[in-house]
Amino acid sequence: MSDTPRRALITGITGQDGSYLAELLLSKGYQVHGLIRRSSTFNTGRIDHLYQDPHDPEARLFLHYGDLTDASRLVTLIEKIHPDEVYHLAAQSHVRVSFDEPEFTGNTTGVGTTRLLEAIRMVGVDCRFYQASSSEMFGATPPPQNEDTPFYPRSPYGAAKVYGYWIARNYREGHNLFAVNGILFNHESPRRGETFVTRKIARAAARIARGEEKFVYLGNLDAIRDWGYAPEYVEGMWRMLQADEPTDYVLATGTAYTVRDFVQHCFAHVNLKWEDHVKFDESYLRPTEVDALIGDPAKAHDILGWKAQTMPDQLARIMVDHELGAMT
Ligand code: NAP
Ligand code: G4F
Repeated sequence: MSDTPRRALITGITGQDGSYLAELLLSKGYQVHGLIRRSSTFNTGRIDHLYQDPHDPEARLFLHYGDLTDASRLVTLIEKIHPDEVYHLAAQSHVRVSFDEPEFTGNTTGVGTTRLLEAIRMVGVDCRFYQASSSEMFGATPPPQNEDTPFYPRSPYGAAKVYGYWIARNYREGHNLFAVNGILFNHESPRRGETFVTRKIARAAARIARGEEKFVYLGNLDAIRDWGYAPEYVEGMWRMLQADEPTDYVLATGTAYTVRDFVQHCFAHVNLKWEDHVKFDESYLRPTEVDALIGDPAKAHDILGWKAQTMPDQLARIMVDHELGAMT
């Protein structure tokens, strides 16, 4: 048996999921390559703890500048890395922002997927491909949602992800690529971006408990989401690419929580009454809202043996505890 490590390319390695996936793949012995964007400030905070000197012959983590809007760069990178597995996580991933930047979101989150798939096809590399699809694609279709539920996206982001989903399937069916769509419901962690609602609430609860702020301003508290814990979801991504056949899977907890429930749990954890500290700001409302996402992960359980372990109440405590710890 060869001891050459398997090579994985992660787009979006600097994001929440990319950072957990890089940890997981390094722990499994992979050589991990990550696509990063040039920015005027450091953007590698979530993966700095994984840094390895690239001159070290033992190094297994390598970062490469690139962007989803730069097709020729994607071709040269695929040629250089020759990955066995590609995890395509990079995207403009914020739903509210996608209403402000619909064209940019379509270009990166949607067409960026085609650029990467074309790079793989043009170079002719034999690899497996994971597409970060989203429960946001279900949009207005009522729960529970599974792999057979029709899509009805309610945002430019959701529409771009539907395009990404179908283009990945097209490369599977048309070009025989081992391409899978992971249709992931919301998953969170202490590494979640600060402007997503769970992290925003957890931070606010901790800061208010410490007397550093008095109020947090939120939009729609009635929205229902199925919130899981991100490290468990990246394990599911990996399992999808180890399966015998390429197919699409929902990952979810199967539980329903409103934004209000999440607020209540976070504030109760620091012994505060949330009603005293939460105010409404209409600027956080969306032109069209996704009212309810509740996933049915039975297929992932049956075929991959994957099951979410952390439920939303426990997730709320993990996130608030992290914020309390981060400030001491
Ligand atoms: P995230 O934290 O927002 O990370 C997004 C990543 O994409 C970052 O590394 C970002 O780089 C990179 N990126 C953005 N635009 C890019 C571009 N033009 N070129 C190259 N890289 C670019 O997202 P996440 O929560 O980890 O989610 C990972 C993926 O899963 C995304 O595709 C998201 O849409 C999808 N998804 C997420 C969830 C969820 O609940 N978290 C659920 C379903 C699907 P910078 O660090 O430089 O900004
Ligand atoms: O945390 P959110 O911004 O996440 P959203 O829109 O569900 O999208 C996330 O999950 C998707 C999977 O379904 C991913 F594909 C996507 O990339 C992203 O990771 O908002 C959750 C809910 C919404 O209903 C929103 O209207 O919270 C509501 N909300 C209420 N107040 C707020 C706020 N959302 C944000 N971001 N900020 C608020 O102040």
